Amino acid sequence: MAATPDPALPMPSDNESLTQIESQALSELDAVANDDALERWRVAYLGRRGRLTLVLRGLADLPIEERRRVGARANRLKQQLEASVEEKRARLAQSAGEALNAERIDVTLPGPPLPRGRLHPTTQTLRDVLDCFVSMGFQVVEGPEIEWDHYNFEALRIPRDHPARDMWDTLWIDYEKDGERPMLLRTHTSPNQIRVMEQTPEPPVRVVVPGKVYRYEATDPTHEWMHIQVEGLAVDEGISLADLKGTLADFARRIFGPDRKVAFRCDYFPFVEPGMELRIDCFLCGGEGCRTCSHSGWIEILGAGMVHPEILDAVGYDSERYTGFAFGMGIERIAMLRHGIEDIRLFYSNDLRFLRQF
Ligand code: FA5
Repeated sequence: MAATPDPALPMPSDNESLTQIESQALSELDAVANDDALERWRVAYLGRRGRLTLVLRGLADLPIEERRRVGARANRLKQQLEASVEEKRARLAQSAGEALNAERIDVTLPGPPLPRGRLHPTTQTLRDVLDCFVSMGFQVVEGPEIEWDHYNFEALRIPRDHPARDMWDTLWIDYEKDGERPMLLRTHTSPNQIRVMEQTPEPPVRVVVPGKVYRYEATDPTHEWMHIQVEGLAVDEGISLADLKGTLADFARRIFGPDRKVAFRCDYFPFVEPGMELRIDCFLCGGEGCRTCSHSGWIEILGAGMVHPEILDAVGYDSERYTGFAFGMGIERIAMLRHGIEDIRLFYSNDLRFLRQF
């Protein structure tokens, strides 16, 4: 006797319900994206209580004719769904493999090269110059780039109406006090002579002071509106012009080598007496005269002299007892001479093709 059909089961005799199961199963399978979802799908249709399994189980309750017809169709659908699961499983495995392959990192490949920085050529020369003076017993100190008129000019015996102020055309700070502009971008490192002596109650003094200086002037192959100077100052008992010349000649030999020609020539600076400049023969023309040396055959690298006694007295030193020398050099010019650079403006044009050579 045939059992009563379970009302929870789909009507196996209903072709519609098999068609529905087939179309739902296939469209859901299409959306399956991973192994877990595939397993859930398999259980839902082909598992022990899956939708198709229940149809197959219900076949026994059907009349023989119906059972044959529906059974044949349901079994075909079962085979079809089982084949689809396998196919889907294979496709998922394949795409997982491809994703893994795409992500694989070859740890044996060399990394991309890291760009390596280096010191600017003027910094390299500055450090060599400072090392040279440190080895002679000088101390390195620094001072402000924004300076008072007092230190930059007045205290160095360059009063307001003094023609020497023309030598240092000045960039003034936009700040007024008592109708005057007392601050400026320092035009040289010499104000630090005063600052250091004021802070050192009694000699000996032996310092070098590096730093940027600014001038309001047109540029040419040896002039920039900003350049780096190193100031030197030595004050003690018994210091003479011979000490100044000996120190600078030794410096020039160490920085330029023994073959460079060095010449001292008289020059005027209000804060030294006597004053002089140090020149090196032009690397480019060998002294013949060219554009870089302004056709003189020489390139001036520093001004120097014996500290004026009035300056020693003004900072409270006894000028009868103490004497001193001072110098101020341009670092770019020294770097030009060392490396054979024809135009100072190359240093600050930010052209990496130029800078990478050093
Ligand atoms: C001075 O600046 C004095 N303070 C030097 C000094 C110090 C004299 C102590 C006596 C005692 P001068 O203006 O000549 O002097 O500059 C000194 C050096 O800086 C020059 O020899 C030159 O090498 C460099 N220099 C001067 N002007 C420029 C410029 N516009 N561009 C690049 N370098 C410069």
